Amino acid sequence: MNGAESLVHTLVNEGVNVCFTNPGTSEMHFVAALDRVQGMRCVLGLFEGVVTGAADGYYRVAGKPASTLLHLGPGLGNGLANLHNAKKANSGIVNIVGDHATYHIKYDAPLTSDIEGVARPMSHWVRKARTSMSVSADAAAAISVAREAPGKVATLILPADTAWGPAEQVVCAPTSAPRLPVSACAVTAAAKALSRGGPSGCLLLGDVGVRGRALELAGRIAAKTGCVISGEFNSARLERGAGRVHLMRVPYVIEHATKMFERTTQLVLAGAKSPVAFFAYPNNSSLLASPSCHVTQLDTIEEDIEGALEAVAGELGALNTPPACVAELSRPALPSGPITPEGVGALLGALLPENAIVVDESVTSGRGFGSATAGAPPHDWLSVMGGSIGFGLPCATGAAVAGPDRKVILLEGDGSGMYTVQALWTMVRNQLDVTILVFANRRYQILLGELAGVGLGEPGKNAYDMLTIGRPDLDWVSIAKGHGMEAGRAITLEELAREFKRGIASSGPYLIEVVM
Ligand SMILES: Cc1ncc(C[n+]2csc(CCOP(=O)(O)OP(=O)(O)O)c2C)c(N)n1
Repeated sequence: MNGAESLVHTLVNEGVNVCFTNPGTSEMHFVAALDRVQGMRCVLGLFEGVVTGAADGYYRVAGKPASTLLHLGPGLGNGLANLHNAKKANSGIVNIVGDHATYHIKYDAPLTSDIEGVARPMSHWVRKARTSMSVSADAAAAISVAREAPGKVATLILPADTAWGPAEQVVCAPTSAPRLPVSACAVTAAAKALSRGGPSGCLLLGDVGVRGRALELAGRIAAKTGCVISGEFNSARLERGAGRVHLMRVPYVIEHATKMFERTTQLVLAGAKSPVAFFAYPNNSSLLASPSCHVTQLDTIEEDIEGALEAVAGELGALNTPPACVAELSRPALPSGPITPEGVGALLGALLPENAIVVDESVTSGRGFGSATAGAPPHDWLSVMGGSIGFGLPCATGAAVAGPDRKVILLEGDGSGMYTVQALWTMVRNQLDVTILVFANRRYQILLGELAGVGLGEPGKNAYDMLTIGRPDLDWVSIAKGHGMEAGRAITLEELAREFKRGIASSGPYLIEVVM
């Protein structure tokens, strides 16, 4: 057994049995080990941003880490934007980054770089393997970190000689630390704040607080106290739809967000941070709650969010109160006519399949999709957590690998889609069940709004050219077909309904260019 084989054995034994890869020469022993050791599903991405974004999407659906294989500093560097998104989403990932053999570094060959320096800002944990004998223990430590709650990005650098040198043992990963219990005093403070606030109280939920039992408990607390319950602007995986407690979302537009908190005098944070504006704007505050609002931190993201909500509900006597804000099954009528964001929202509300995984990088086109789909059958909603675009296509790829029995619906801006368009090929090669709607408005629409938002008014010629992506218009049907994917175009809502049904009926990937 060599170091690379001991590494693959360690990963597979611990259930890290998917590897999103883009290898090079320094990773050849790892690649060969993937043939010699059984049990690893290998998924090739044609750009490292696809690899890291897929690992993020995988964790959000599977609830356990995947591994990645990346080629030295430049390969890792190409994957950093989506590792940033994964880190902000608390997605556990085990990155394996190849490096030159230890004795080769001093010659400064072309691919030599400070890999640890590249890795550190987007990783919670970085280690370079020292010898082939210790690679398995290093991998076990990385897995344990990645599995901690909330999930963490662990990066193990694997010099080529530690991959090809001898190894003797396969180490088990230490048990990851469980979530910390929340203090009784925080529970009492939160319960007091909410019982005092009535409708001017707000319980803001983040991380696992927007799922399962935690969500239901929030509904019970709302029913008992009359408080508002809300999710952060974005969630890594929000459970929603008919039969589930429906959360308001903090809006992106700062005026809307400050309006939402206008009347909040008691804000309780459960797995959430104090809400802040995405960006600073001249003459606007960074914080969204009013300065006089009293903020109580029930728990941090490392703590037992569900247990904390259970304790608050217990203290309020709300454990048996039927939850408030439960969404009823209600689908809008199928819309017709020209394509508008409202029409697309209604169409999604009308046709979204049960148990779908919706990956949302629709940017401005999707601002109304939340309310239009609130009464659709139960589904999960995955949003970008780090604000770095190019997340949607890779995340949908990883989500589909993790949930092969579920339909993935990707809502994608045309500008964002171009960052990691190579994911289309991975979806086809693996016949992933993803229906993609690309909103072809030929612009960076959000930035046109931002130009006005920072007080600069209408764009001149140079600014306009930097904020629009027409001339030439991207032909998404040809782009998809060039990656081997079936595709169609919709210029009316009737056509979109037909195309969407076609995507849903297919068991493989299908792309729809939605001309806006
Ligand atoms: C990595 C990265 N680069 C640039 C940006 C800045 N940015 C934010 S949104 C956006 C354009 C999004 O365009 P599109 O996906 O077409 O959505 P639209 O705004 O048209 O709705 C850009 C360039 C970013 N957030 N992340």
